[in-house]
Amino acid sequence: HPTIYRKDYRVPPFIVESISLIFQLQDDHTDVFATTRFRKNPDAGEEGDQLFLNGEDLELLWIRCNSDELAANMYQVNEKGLSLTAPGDSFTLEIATRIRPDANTLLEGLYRSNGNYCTQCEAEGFRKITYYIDRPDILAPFTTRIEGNKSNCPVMLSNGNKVDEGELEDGRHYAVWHDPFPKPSYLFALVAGDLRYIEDFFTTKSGRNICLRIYVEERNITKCDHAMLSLKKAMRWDEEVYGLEYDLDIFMIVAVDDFNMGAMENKGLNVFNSKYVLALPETATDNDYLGIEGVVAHEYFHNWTGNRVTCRDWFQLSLKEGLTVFRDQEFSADMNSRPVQRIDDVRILRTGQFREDSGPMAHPVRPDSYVEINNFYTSTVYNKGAEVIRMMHTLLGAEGFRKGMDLYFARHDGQAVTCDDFVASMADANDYDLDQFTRWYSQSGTPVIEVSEHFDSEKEEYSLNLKQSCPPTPGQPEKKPFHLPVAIGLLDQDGKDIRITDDDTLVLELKEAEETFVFYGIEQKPVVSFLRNFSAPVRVKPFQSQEELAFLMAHDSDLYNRCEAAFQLAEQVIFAALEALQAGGQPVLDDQYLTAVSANISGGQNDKALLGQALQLPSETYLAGQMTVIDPDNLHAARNFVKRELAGRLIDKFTALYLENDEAEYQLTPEAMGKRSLKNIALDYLMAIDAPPQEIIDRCLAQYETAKNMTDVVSALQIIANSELDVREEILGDFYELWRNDPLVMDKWLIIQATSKRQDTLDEVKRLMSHPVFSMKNPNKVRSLVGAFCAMNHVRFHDHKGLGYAFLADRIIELNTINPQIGARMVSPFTTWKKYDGERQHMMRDQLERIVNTENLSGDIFEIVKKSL
Ligand code: BAL
Ligand code: ZN
Repeated sequence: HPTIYRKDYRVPPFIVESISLIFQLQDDHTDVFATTRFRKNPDAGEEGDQLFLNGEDLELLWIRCNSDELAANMYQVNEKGLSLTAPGDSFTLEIATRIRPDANTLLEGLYRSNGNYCTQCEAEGFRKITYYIDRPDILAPFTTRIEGNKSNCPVMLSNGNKVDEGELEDGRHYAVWHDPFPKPSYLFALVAGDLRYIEDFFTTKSGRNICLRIYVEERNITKCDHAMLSLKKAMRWDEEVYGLEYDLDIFMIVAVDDFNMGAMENKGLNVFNSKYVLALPETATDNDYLGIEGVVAHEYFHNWTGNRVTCRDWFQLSLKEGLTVFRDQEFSADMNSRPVQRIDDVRILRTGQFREDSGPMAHPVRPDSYVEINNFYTSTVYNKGAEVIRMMHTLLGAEGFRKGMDLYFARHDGQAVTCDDFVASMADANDYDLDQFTRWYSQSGTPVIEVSEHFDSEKEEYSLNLKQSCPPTPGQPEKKPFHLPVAIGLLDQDGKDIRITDDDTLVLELKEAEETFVFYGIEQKPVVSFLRNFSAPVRVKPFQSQEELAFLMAHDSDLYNRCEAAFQLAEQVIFAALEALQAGGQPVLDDQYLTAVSANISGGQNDKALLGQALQLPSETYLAGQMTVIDPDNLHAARNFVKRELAGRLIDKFTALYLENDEAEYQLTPEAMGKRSLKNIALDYLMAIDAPPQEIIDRCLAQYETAKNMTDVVSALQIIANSELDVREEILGDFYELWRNDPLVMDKWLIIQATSKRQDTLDEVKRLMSHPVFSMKNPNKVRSLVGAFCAMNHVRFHDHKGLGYAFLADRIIELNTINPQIGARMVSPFTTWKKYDGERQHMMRDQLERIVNTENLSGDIFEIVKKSL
């Protein structure tokens, strides 16, 4: 499994002028005829005349060059591709290959999902369709003709606009699509099958009428309205915020059940995991609705940030992903509650990306090397990449950022470029020095900021001393200082912002390893609201007292930081309980904490979703990431203790919260979603009480039975599944009977059981492996059962007997032959093995070794396991 290095990038020796494809879809195979016009690349210098075309798992039928069939001795084929000597500076190859979509369980290239054909070509799936220069800096216009049976493929789609269609013999027909925008092969898509669509229209700001269609299987046709609405909102938002208009005449989304990723931004023909399209109030939770809105927008936004301007090579993946995640986060913030959106985004970053940064897979936002590019669709590239974009936005301001975006498109529309090109556009448009800032792209690891404060009452001076450092990461023992925007506010004793600038918030630019910032005319010692809105992706060493955190929680004008203070306080309290338990003592709940939480509940917070967030305790997985030696059992007990104590001592408040926020009518507004979330958090606390009063149990059971929306139903079901209630089995069975034909609802059913904290969960998970709704071939099912248990059920996965470890290793080995890309994702819970006690380390290492010694181990799994060992 060779390593590929960024430094080895060379411009391609040949480029493609155009490609024309014919797909003949047959029952048990598909024949692909590709006619490609090649030309020597004038930018490549004297690179020789050898042409290499990527191609994997293909049956080559024949090959012609400038219309003449090539004899077998005129080209070489191996398992990676085909090479030949170019006959001149410009020539045409016609290549016929046979592929077997039915047997394709990798879900890369052309495959079938519930009988329908679909493709996934990013990053390197196109080479599983035909021989081609399968790299993102080869851009070409595509013409695609599809031929199939009218009976099982009434619908046949590809990128661009449909330019022809007609009848063929034997009940077959054809459709021809042409995409005039030159694109890399990873954006190619084909869909064919028995699908229905809903249709709508969008008039762009320049008055063009765009046809919008969402294609689904017939049984799902009533579940597409929210996705369509989200698409129209996203199209309008991109025009308003960035002046970006859609460019083709039609935009299509197709939902499929079997999909490795969330969705894919193929030009004009987005293919989606059905999880991010289908929703009805009775089948989808509020989080599902928000997820659909965000992902539909994300894929749509890629039309400019990714498709019109794409990546030169895969090391630049964050060029399109970091930027597009930032854009979708901002879109969702504008559509919903901005502080809640920020809290969610930061939670994802701190749970997933910080964990990645502290482990063996740590890599820069722009990696320097990889074995398997699929392993680099990571939280670092996506979420930290988005934070890097956000920091530029913070430093340059919204207007300056827009100027940079305009220059980026003016310079690079139609090109394949690098992260440096993006930063250069931002810098040049604003005449702003971002040289040091580019270290965010090259240095891995999470910087740490140490804060010390000094107040001189006589001089009326307040100073903040900031030190930054960054722990070593693989291949990077030493780091240079980052250019860090640190947003702060200073609160006076009444909790009001002291005006330290034109605004209440000031952005300090920390560039050195240590700097002191002094504020004059400060009469009393202020309370600092540090790193407002999480202005940089760093860890801040805790430096504030419980009193100060409680004060910020009650007063901070930065709503993000109010919640942040609540999290920090909760974290301190849980760790105090953990220490007591580890010392063999009885933890006690700090009264000050109780008072702060109680005050928070009664504080008249208008944003219910935000209050809900502030009340949620940090997850065990997140807390584990903060520990030097992780102790799963005591951590679980400590967190439970805090939850149980809070619930027991604030029972009246939680009961009132539940009742106040229990709305009879279902609405899908941000306010209504906020109320539902708060109500369900209150219920979760109430049911955490030791032997909850019957009245509370009855309320929970009644909610399960009578609720008409999935948010309320699964909230109750999750609590029930976690409990020892007699009715548990019956209710889980009832839910199954009701929803057994809805795969997405069955995913929830699996997750709820896999994340139950009951002792017997692993046995239950093993039983569910042979349940008819489960399949190792469906990524959503694997994620819902295996992924949920191993990555989200910290205490049970890390059970001291090590049975969870053996279970996961077995699944990874199984996935190695079915779908290694998903198999590699599953390795994640093992990667932090060095942070556990000796015995657990030993057991996890044994399993990693068992995996690495598996015969024919895929590059995907090999890379992560090898780097972990
Ligand atoms: N490009 C892969 C899926 C996504 O990030 O949109
Ligand atoms: Zn993306």
